[in-house]
Amino acid sequence: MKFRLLGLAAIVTASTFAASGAAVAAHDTNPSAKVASYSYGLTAVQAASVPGSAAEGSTRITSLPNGKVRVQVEAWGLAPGLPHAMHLHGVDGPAKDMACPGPAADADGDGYVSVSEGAPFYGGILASLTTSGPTDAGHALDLAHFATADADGHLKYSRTFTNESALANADTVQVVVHGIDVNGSGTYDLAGAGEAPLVPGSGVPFEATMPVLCGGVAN
Ligand SMILES: [Cu+2]
Repeated sequence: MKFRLLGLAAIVTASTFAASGAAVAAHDTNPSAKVASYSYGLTAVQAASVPGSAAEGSTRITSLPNGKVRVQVEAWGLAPGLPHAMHLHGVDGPAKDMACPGPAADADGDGYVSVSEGAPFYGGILASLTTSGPTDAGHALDLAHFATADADGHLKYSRTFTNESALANADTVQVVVHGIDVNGSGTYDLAGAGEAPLVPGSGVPFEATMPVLCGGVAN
């Protein structure tokens, strides 16, 4: 496993160098540009007893030779008709193998794994997987710019974007999909599970921030 990870890191490093060289030369003259691609299954974060938490999916992260990153996500079983915040989570810097939280991550015992309870496993937000506009962490809950699940709870996302942190850490990130309609009201509301514990006083429903799916190099 360790050797495999080192190999992936080497591929990403080579790809990053190729991209830098192309930028300096103003055009890509490398006839064998490297592409590093990683695909993972997405598995449920919450306990099965949490209503609406039984989702599944897959993701693919590709570092492109032009210095961009493509992220593809497909998921089933999500809260239908609602936007789902999605991020690349990890630790920016030297490659660190993080992980996905499971039901046992519910440290305060309130029955839900919150964003902050998941953070020790999947790290902070390196990129917001928005459908358009900025991809920085500042847009982590910009629900108007996240993909919406269809009436059957199916979501398909693909975007190619420029994000240095995402590119540099493409081999170690976790993809996390958020948003569970706990009370089945058809919207994210405070009646479902109260306010998001991460941002007290904000009025942001906990439902909108709950991690529902996670997948990445560590699992
Ligand atoms: Cu997230």
